[in-house]
Amino acid sequence: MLDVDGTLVDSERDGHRVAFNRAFEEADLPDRWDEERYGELLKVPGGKRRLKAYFGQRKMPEAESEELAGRLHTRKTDIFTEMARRGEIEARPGVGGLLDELEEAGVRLGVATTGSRTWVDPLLDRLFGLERFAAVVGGDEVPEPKPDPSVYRLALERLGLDASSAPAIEDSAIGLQAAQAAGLRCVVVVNDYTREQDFRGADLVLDGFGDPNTPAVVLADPYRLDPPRRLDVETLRRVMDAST
Ligand code: XBP
Ligand code: MG
Repeated sequence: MLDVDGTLVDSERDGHRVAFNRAFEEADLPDRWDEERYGELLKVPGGKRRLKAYFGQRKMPEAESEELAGRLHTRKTDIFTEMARRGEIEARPGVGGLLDELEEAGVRLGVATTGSRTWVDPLLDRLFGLERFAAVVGGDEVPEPKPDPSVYRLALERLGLDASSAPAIEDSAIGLQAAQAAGLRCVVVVNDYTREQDFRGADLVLDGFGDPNTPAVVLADPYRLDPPRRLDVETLRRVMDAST
């Protein structure tokens, strides 16, 4: 079971952040989110909620921030969808190889993301081929975003799987909490925005998926699996075995 933002793709700093800023600009608003500020704002899951939280910090009345956040988020979604279609959002190094290996091993792939299907589907299609995923669940299909487990529960339901039979791969503490609350084992592959977060309870923490040019560094390995310098199918199997 796979997360999208920050996990399959490094989409936040040079993707969503850029799209939010373009939406501000087009709306003639002076607001711009720099890389550091966006890192802080990522504590709020979901694009529209993130906008609302930001306007809330600036004491904007609720009705006004609801309307403005809704309008900006719709435009940001269109901008980001175009970026995804044009191939401006790339897969994280090593992800393609892992998906190929999982497919060869006959493992069905599920996606559970806070992002909306409007851009998630074209992005997955452009990078990997949408038909490779047996189930895709977006944040627009569940009442609460991660860390609430709904998105994982719905993805399991669509796959017809029990939580004990699938590991999640996540990049953030919010994602880890959601996966664990749904009863899933969870491997975390950090990125620059999430590296310092609290990953206690994760079944394995790596600094990347690992490929021949950039081997993964193991940041936490509670079961002493001593994995190779990449996340592979065998390591995911061993995570499931070790944690049952
Ligand atoms: C990712 C998110 C998403 C994106 C933006 O969380 O919080 O909201 O930032 O997508 P996760 P939307 O990786 O934990 O699923 O604007 O479509 O919400
Ligand atoms: Mg994520």
